[in-house]
Amino acid sequence: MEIMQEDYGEIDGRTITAFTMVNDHGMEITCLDYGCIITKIVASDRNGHFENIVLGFDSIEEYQKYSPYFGAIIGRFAGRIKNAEFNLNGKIYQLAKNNNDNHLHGGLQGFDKVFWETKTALEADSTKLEFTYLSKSGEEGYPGNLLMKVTYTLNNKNELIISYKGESDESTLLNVTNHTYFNLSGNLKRDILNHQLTIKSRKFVELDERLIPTGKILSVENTPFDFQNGRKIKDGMTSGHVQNWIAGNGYDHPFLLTEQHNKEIILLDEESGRELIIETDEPAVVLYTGNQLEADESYSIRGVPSRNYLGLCLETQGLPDSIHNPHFPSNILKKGEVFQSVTKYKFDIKS
Ligand code: G6D
Repeated sequence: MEIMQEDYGEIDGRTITAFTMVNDHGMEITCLDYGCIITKIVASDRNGHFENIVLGFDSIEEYQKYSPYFGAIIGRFAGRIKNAEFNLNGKIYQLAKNNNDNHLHGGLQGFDKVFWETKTALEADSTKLEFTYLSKSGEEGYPGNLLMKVTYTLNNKNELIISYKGESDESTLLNVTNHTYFNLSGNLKRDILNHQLTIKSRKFVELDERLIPTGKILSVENTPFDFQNGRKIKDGMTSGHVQNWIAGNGYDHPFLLTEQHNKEIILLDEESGRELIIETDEPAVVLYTGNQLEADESYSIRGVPSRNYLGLCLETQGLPDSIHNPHFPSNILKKGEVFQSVTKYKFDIKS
């Protein structure tokens, strides 16, 4: 196991540090102390070719100019909050309207756009990066001084384990995730349309045209949202299902998981043999298939022109806009409570 660090760039005069963790099998993960952004994951294919399997940049300027949350930790609240306001214990809180009239991904300067204090640890079979951030009361409109801790662990089983811990001195909202876009083909040589995805989920959340939950939870039965037995992502592009259309000819939907920590999410790229197995104690996963990567102005990602479906996100989390849907699992973090969650990403090879 190794962990290396180097200057990556700077923002507002503060140097950004890039950390690279390497395990004994040659798997590498590079991330920044800015937004805990994962910029690169290098993993082998079935022929021993080590290639990058996530969307990321090599300069902070590109992240600032183009990145739709590539690789970042998202919070205080991942997903949307309708009308960018919520009532908690009788008080109305106003948030940034940074996505139409709604609030998205923690606002204008969410967890993805702040510096995190970092500690490293190196053990025989694992290496850890512990990120800490104190989100002050009123930051982005949220109540409570919230102390967040996020730990990235890479071990010799080719697993990346992300653990989250949050405590607040006032009741607040907390729904955190990691927004890495995966592309298992290697160095973005293909898009993700032929990736096969399996999700242990029988229900998904209906969205309106603004991608806000309507409150209805739909069955996946006989729809392109049924991933229980494995399905190619491309099915969602051409299905004609109104929810695929609403998402911009793809998926942008939360799925309620039927099981935890039992191979509940499996992404496979047959051609390379790369397989990603995700297990979590979160109640849901948002599948976003990069339907909006075709930016107004074109940009390239390490030399590959950005285009829709070049990467997909599997954001383990609570449900968006849960504060306005009491029948959804709650994301209220009460004063003095401790929020904890763990998501494990195992990078495997399908023979
Ligand atoms: C779009 O609706 C999608 C979100 O789910 C995604 O996280 C974001 O782009 C990057 O707003």
